[in-house]
Amino acid sequence: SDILDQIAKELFAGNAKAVSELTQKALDEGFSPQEVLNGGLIKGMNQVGEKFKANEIYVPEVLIAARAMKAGMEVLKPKLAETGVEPVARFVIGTVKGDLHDIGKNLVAMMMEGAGFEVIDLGIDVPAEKFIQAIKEHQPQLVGMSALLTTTMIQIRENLKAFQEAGVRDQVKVMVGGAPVTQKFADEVGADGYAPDAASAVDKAKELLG
Ligand code: B1M
Repeated sequence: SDILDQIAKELFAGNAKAVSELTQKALDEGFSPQEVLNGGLIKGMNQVGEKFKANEIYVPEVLIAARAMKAGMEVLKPKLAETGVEPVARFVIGTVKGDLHDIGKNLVAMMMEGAGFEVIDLGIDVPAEKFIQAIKEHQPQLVGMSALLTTTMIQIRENLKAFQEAGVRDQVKVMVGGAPVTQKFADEVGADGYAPDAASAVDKAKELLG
């Protein structure tokens, strides 16, 4: 559609204000939050990723686009989270140590919130000790780890070891994800589940806890 294409285009150009306004407009026109997310925001971010990979744009442009993505997500957040039911379960999530990517992690957090989970978001660059502390403090049923770099995904393995050593591994189910993470990797490191995207993360979470 025109408006979703426009959202993608403005996101690519890094116009946070336009993205925010168009996101609201698309919702007002009757597009579902899911449609706006996939057909507008994520589509624009994928174009950013392609150009970044091809060295046609650089980190500053990507950061500006990421800020525009956040502006759009702020508008969507209440819609995605609009269920108002009792929390299904508690979910601790974070991006692993050394990794500063948070857009995908935030999306997973939002979708989980939307599905009725109570979400405790530890942010980015989260060391094992911080995950462990959060498990002890919040007693979540589920822990999620996000990694976007091939150099940081190995942290997932380290974290699982640390959970074991701290004696908290058996208290929680662990779900992992992020662009370089695969089902195969999740199996190898002994995570309980893997999800390729934010919507499947919700399904996987329910499956793991079901
Ligand atoms: Co970075 N970066 N980046 N970057 N960046 C990638 C990931 C990269 C693939 C780009 C490329 O070269 N093609 C590449 C990684 C290469 C690799 O390791 N294989 C890369 C690189 C190299 C880097 C730097 C090293 C660049 C540099 O400085 N030279 C640097 C590292 C910084 C660091 O982390 N220490 C860096 C920096 C950055 C920015 C800061 C500029 C910015 C991040 C801003 C931010 O997050 N606030 C950035 C961005 C935006 C990207 C790309 C363009 C987009 C990532 C994104 O947000 N995608 C990315 C290229 C790309 O992916 N196309 C790239 C949209 C998001 C919705 O998708 O995060 O995959 P994603 O999340 C999905 C799923 O993966 C899944 O659900 C989400 C929604 O569907 N998912 C989960 C994610 N977490 C999950 C957890 C789950 C379940 C599912 O369970 C818990």
